[in-house]
Formats: sequence, C-alpha cells, structure tokens
Amino acid sequence: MRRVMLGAVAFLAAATVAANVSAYDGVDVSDGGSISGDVKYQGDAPAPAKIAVTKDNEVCGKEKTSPDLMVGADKGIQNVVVRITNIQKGKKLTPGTATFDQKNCEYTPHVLAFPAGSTVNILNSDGILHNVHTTSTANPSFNQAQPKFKKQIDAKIEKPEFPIKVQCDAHGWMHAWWISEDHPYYAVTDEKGAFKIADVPPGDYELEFWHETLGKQTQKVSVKAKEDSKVSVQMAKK
Ligand SMILES: [Cu+2]
Repeated sequence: MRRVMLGAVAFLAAATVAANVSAYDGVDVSDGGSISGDVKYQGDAPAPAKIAVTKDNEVCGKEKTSPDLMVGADKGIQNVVVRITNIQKGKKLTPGTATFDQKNCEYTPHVLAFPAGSTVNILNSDGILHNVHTTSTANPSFNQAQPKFKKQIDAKIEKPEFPIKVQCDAHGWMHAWWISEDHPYYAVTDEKGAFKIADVPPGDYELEFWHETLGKQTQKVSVKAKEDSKVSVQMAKK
C-alpha cells in the first residue's frame, strides 16, 4: 500500500512538472513589439507542378496547380508557418472559429492556423462530394464525407498539434494542413512570402519556419518594446 502511495505521489509530481513546462501564461501585453519580414526562395524557383484531374471535371477542371510549393514573382514563398517556439508568457490565446472551404476541388486556405480549442467551420462550396480526413496524433482523427446538401460541418480541435494533415479521399490531389497552436505567436506567409507577428513581449526568441516541402529552419530574434524586428529568411529544396 505504502509503495503504491509513493508511486502515486511521484506520478503526480511528475505530471505537475510536465504541466508547468508546457503551460502558456496569458497576460496583458502593453509594451509589446512585433516581428515582421518575409520568406524567399533561394535560387531559381521550380515551375509549379501540374496535376491532371481525372474525376468530376465539370467542377474541378482538367488540371490543378499543385499547392505544395507556391513561389511568387519576387520569390516570396506562400504558406510558410512562422512561429515562436520558446515563449511561455504573452497575450492571451483566444480560441474562436476558423473557416475552411472546399472550392474548385481545392482546400482553402491550404494552411490554416488557429488557437487550440477553436472550431473549424468546414464548408463545401462545390456542390459535389468531398471529404475531410485528418491524420492526427494529439487530437482524435476526423473523417467526414461532405455531400452537397451538407453545407457546414464543424470540427473542434481541442489540443495543440503541429501540423495536422488534411486529405480528401475522393480527390487525391486535395490536401491541406491545420496548425493548432498553444500560444498566439504564429503567422502564415501570404502570397508575397510576408508575415507579421504582433504584441510580442520584449525578449529573445527563437523563430521557426516550416514549409510542407522545404522543411524547417530556425532563426533567433530579439524583440524590443514597441519596435518592429525585421527577419528575412531564405528556404530551398534540401
Ligand atoms: Cu474532394
């Protein structure tokens, strides 16, 4: 009995330590700075891959441009997730709703980032059968067909998870990524490769850049009160 009790105490102590390490503290940030910049492709960007469509052509068209690597005119890379990886305290994380559409047989947006605890409103603008099939580890996997009469399905993502792959089982080329974050300091680059993360408490941070086909890299950044820190990085195929 005594041994069991000791075991239970040790387990509780370990669980408390683990909770403290991962816990994020939401506070008021009045003197925050920001981090902004861009992500560019290093070298000559490859032409976007084309995918032949073999099904539902009347809605999906004949050909799709692969969303795996989208490089703009100035080499800006779209859909890079930028996030601070070592922040324990900052502005509050506010779960809400995020919209994820299936339109022209593509998922929109291709990379969707939201606070953990948010509900994803899944729409089907196409009027044909799609499905949303996630491969999760921290959260339960989600697999729901969405026929045309079902205008909206809601998926609540309770836990932080990075990244969650989303796939349509009806159309092999349709995939996307959901990012469920445990703090609010993240961004997804736009079509110019630009991003901005605001209201960051002054301090030294590590920024992580993740792209689905280019991988991950990190960069240190210092944030000063009410100032913007510029960060520009380049990514390339490894
Ligand atoms: Cu589909």
